[in-house]
Amino acid sequence: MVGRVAPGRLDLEEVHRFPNGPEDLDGTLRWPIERIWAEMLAGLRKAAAGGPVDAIGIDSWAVDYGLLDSSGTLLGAPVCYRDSRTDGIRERVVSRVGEADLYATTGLQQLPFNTLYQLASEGSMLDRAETMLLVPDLLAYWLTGEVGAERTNASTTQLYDVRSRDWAWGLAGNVGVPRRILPALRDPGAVIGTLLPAVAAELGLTDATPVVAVGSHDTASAVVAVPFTDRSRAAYISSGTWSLVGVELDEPVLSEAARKADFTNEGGVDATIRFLRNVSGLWVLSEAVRTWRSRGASVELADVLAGAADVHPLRSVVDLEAPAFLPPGDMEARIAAACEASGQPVPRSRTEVVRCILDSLALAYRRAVKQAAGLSGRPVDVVHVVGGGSQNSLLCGLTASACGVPVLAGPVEAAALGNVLVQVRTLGARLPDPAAMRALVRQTHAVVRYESSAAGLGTDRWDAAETRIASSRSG
Ligand code: LFR
Repeated sequence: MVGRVAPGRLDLEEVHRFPNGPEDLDGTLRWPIERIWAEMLAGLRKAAAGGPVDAIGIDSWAVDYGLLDSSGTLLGAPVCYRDSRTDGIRERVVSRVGEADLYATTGLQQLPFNTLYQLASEGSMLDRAETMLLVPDLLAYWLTGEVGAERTNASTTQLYDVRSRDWAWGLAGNVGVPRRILPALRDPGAVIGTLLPAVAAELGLTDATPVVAVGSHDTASAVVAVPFTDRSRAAYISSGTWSLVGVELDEPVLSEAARKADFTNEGGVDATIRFLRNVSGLWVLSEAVRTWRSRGASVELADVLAGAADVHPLRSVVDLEAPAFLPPGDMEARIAAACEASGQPVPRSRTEVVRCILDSLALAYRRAVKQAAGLSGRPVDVVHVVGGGSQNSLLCGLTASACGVPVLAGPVEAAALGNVLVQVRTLGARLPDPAAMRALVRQTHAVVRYESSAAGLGTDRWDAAETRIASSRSG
């Protein structure tokens, strides 16, 4: 994405797009990092061909990392967080360090794939590792030769102390993560370095081009671009592969209630706290579509979504946060099993499956928005939906209905906007804080409003649906 920013102007131009997904290599789900790197360079080359490039910023999904040896060589392609290598590891680590202590230090949701648990599954590989770099930091290292750990992404590792804002050294020691592999932390907005001469030459850019640390966790960048008018009365849903549902705060909430509700306190740009719950997202839908296609069906997303709008609402709902929906695979079969187990009708057609996924997502959003409000003591008058899911009008309408407040949908490319906004501030733009950045997003990007009455479903219907899956919830 190329961003162009001036007073009253904030444009994005997509110059290159490529598919990305984990691949089964040697029986392990890994990210094709060499290809991601090559595609990233291809995109930068196109950007360079279109005019001067003042700076570069990288954001990606969280928690995954590459290990470098002492010569700076990558020890294997990064393993995807959906790989089964972490099965059972969380339980082992938690029994050693204690769940309450872990939360008091890191303030993080217990996801089985947090970096902490991935590292704990590495075994002797850690002896060979000199440095751990999260995915955006790894790509920035290849661009600049500089190592470091950008703070918003470091905060998702469950190895980061949310109050001292440093690595949780004691915890790392307890679980056998060597001190040397955790690199120096850097803040969003800092200049990581300039392009290595060879890379600059290959791209057709000057080697004075700075690479800026942005909110390198995609969700942190997306939250920067949520067009809040008053963030103290609003929740956000960053809706893509995952749905990140929460509020922005200045201080973490580390209460026992927050721990029990499994809420996370991730670090945001400008030392804000992203108090949110990581809810399953459109991954379940995209996996369902992928499976149908792999069996020869020609399925268009727009068609199944249009069909789903006509399906009887809330007929069957499932707990999309259940571990069964995490790994790749046949989502239709998993949904059928969950419906049978909870005594609900099994969706019989593709459109019924899609409707079940969207109703279930809206139900999960409702629960997370209510919890975010209750746990933080904040009223929620409006829910902002950003990211790819903001284009899904059926889901946005259901979300407004489920949450009982209006939904403001957009921008779609929130993460790219947040990334660019932090870069241009480093380059000298007068955007002193996220509020100023959001004012520019509001000025330049229209939102679509969905009323809570739009779907024609009353609170009682959502309550009843919640009851149907409550007994199947793990926590
Ligand atoms: C969203 C996201 C989530 C993170 C998940 C895995 O793209 O970054 O915030 O929990 O991916 O890294």
